[in-house]
Amino acid sequence: MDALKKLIALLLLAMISTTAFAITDAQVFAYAEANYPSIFTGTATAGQYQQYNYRYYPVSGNYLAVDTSGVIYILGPYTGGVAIAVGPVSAYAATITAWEATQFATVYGEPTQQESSLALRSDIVFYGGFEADAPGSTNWNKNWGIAFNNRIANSTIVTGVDAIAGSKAIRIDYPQGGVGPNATGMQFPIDFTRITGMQSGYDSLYLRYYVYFEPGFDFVKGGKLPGLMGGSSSWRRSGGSIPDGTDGWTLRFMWLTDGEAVIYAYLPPGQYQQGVFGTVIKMNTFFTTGIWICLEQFVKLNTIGQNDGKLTVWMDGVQVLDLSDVNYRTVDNAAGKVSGIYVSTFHGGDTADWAPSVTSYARFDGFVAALNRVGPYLMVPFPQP
Ligand SMILES: [Ca+2]
Repeated sequence: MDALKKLIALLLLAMISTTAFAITDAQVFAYAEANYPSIFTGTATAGQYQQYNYRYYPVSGNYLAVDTSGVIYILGPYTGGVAIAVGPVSAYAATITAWEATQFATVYGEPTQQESSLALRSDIVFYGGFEADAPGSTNWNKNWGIAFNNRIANSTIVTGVDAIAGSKAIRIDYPQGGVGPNATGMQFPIDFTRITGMQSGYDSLYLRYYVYFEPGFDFVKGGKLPGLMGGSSSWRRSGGSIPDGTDGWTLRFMWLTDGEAVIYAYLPPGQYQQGVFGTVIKMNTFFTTGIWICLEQFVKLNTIGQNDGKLTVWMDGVQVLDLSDVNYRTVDNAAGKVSGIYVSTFHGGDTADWAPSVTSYARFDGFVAALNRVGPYLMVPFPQP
């Protein structure tokens, strides 16, 4: 039995290590720019050419690319105008990881996040864990870039075993008979463009958070849950305001009847946006009450003019959706970038048949935005490779 347990633990560690330390193209570009600024100078233009995902540095005239097989190439004055393969990404993985460990990014939101497994990582850009304040106060959100809110004042900070990450979480009520964000739940955007010093938009980003539906939570017909959003006040892409490709998007989670878990998308008209309200994207899974549930989203923006954007979703660490044909935008502007988290949760719909029959409660904790996948909350740090 002990041998079996040990084997399972080793397999889990292997899975976690593989997931956490696979090197993305973005990490290759960041490493090269920081360590070889005379070759990869200044601001780059991003693009795709055939099998190459590349950055072009107009100041030095050089290209840096990673092809679909994971090989790094350089082309430009530095190579005498000839494309030269400098080796597979895997050969540089250890070097890049070691460099990253010395380059800790500033974590916005709550500067001191509460998860020891994240403290070793350099790629966390936002953390929100409700730890920064005394119970009963709403001071926790002062550095979260919040443009407006519905019902923050109706929430409470709970402590101890009622939290999952750290020692505090937020508890939200959904009063009996209430419908919509002014009567149930809570709603506010975490808008990166409003957080001083933070990069305002990303071409790709990972979100993770935890939700706990307290026992007795009445799902009724459905309600909203937080998800990633675009820039330029993208939270307005909700409530029947369909994006046009130039003005952002939202990708909230939603629960439906019996707690069915889905994505509720406001995207430009197309495959994943066909009505006058948001579009449900099914995931063939259900929320249950009485347990903390880990939700993760990954968004990678589409190339302009192509439906090749990515949306991947994990629930409790298991992939439940993986799309590679999403259209987030038709132009390259600030509205299209991944620029925040729309913390939006309420019963509705907007008619009385969406209202909970009993006052219901949910808790949230551990909001993380990161350049790489975050994964479920771990009580102990990752082993370092
Ligand atoms: Ca917390």
